Amino acid sequence: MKILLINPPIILPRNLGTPSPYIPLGLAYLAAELEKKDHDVSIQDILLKGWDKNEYFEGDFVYHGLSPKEILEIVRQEKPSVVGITVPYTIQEKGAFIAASAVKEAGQEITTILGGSHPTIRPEDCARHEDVDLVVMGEGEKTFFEIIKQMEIEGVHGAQKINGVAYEEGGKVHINPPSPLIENLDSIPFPARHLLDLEAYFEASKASSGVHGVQVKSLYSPIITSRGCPYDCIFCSIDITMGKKMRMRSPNNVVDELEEMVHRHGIRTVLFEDDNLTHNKKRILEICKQIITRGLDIEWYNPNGIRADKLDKELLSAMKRSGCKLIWVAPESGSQRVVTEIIGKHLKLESVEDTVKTAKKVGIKVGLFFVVGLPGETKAEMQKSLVFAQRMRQLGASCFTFSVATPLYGTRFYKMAMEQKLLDPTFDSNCQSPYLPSPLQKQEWTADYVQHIVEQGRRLNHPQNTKERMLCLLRNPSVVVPYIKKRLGKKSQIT
Ligand code: B12
Ligand code: SF4
Repeated sequence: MKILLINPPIILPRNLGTPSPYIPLGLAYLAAELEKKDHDVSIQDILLKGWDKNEYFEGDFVYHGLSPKEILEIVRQEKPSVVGITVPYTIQEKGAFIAASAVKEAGQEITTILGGSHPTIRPEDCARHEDVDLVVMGEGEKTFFEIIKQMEIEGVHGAQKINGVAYEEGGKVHINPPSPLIENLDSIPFPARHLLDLEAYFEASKASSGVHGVQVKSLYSPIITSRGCPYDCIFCSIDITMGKKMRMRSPNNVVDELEEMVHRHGIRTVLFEDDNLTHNKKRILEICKQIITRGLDIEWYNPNGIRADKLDKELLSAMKRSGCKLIWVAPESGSQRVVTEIIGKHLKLESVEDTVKTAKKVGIKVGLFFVVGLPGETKAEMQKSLVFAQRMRQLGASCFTFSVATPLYGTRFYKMAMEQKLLDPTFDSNCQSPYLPSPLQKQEWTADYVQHIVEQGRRLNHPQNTKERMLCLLRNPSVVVPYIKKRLGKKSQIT
């Protein structure tokens, strides 16, 4: 059976700018499992192929990716029986529906299946769309393969019986019991990277603002070494897709994949995108050791953040020796009360300070994530985040991401906001982005105030623009003139 997997377009509010294309690792995992069972499978990244196209407008929204007509053409050429569409982000839902409709236009008989974090959290919303036949909830490797197997026997009706599937029939959405999580992650094949155009991702990263804040200098790819997270932060929903128990791949299995990435695909930059990469110190130490002993010449980053209390000098040194260039750490706030009582993250801010100092000594750069505009957070606490970030910069932190707290579907934050009627009535799937104004009401602050803090925070990425730097320059007239000349010669940067 011919199966086509699609990363759909994304439709973003005009003021969000052009998105950085990302490598859809989830699809590569599905493809690998299907190939193992001898299915004919391909991946089409509609977002990547038209990532810089933004001429197709819809009201205040901009469409990024190939147009519906181009999707239709691709489907006609590929002639699949089944099309699987990934929806990792709620904000990509609309794009996924457009892709599903284009598929159906190419052939009503083609089965369309949606999967990923968003369909897992909102199966009903996805199953109700007229051009979506099935929705897969949770991990897809086993469920998708079961679907294909059943379809070969009984068609779509057979597939409707499988656990982890949702579908609409006669106006009613049926949500089957969840399928069990994959216990042994070493048992699944490595993602089918040979089906991805790695050169094209690299080219797009050079032309855009990099990949997840990293300006990569060589072919790159993400890797995931574990799934699941035992914590319960107010703004996170990952437990619904990947579970609360951490399932970890063995160091051998991880470094075998890294070896394949380097030797087979020529990848030199690796993005570890785990939720909790360093949760088990012994495991990550062993991974670092094997990267070194197997002579893998890579540089690596963790754009998704690691916990500061899971890092120490021994580990950071090993990470550095194995090629780690920059770590992202997530204090989330400069107020311990916000971190502990509002976010529910059991993290001491002192551990962030220790990490910044130790990483500097060891020679790894540090980026910090902050979230502003949580329910019950005060203006003074937001200011504390700025002060804390400023202090971390003085200690050596070099990049800062300030996001607007957003009640994503499936999170405790969303539940609370709904129960307490805190949300702006216009808040919907199109608003599920931390780069949009805060949708929260009944707070001691306004959305504009949050935006102001976020902008101040983002300015820390450009220390040359800060008041402190300007005062320093004015106190040293001998450097002012060359400085101004240099600035005038430089193109302005977008934060
Ligand atoms: C890595 C990552 C990133 C990376 C890169 C993104 C990428 N996709 O490569 C970076 C750092 C850039 C990033 C950014 C953001 N992220 Co992010 N990210 C992740 C993370 C940690 C891993 C994604 C991943 O590769 N997983 C591994 C693969 C194997 O899993 P998977 O993609 O889910 O696929 C499996 C199943 O879902 C399923 N499946 C997937 N697709 C399909 C399709 C079919 C047909 C089928 C059958 C099954 C299926 O099968 C796959 C294999 O088991 C997830 C959390 C997580 N642990 O999954 C959050 C997550 C996807 N991110 C999230 C968010 C919110 C963001 C940001 C908005 C956050 C921010 N503050 O900036 C940004 C926005 C980015 C954007 N495009 O606009 C949310 C999305 C929630 C939502 N409802 O929208 C998640 C779920 C985390 C959370 N907070 O709950 N992210
Ligand atoms: S934000 Fe990170 S630490 Fe918190 S629950 Fe989600 S994945 Fe776990």
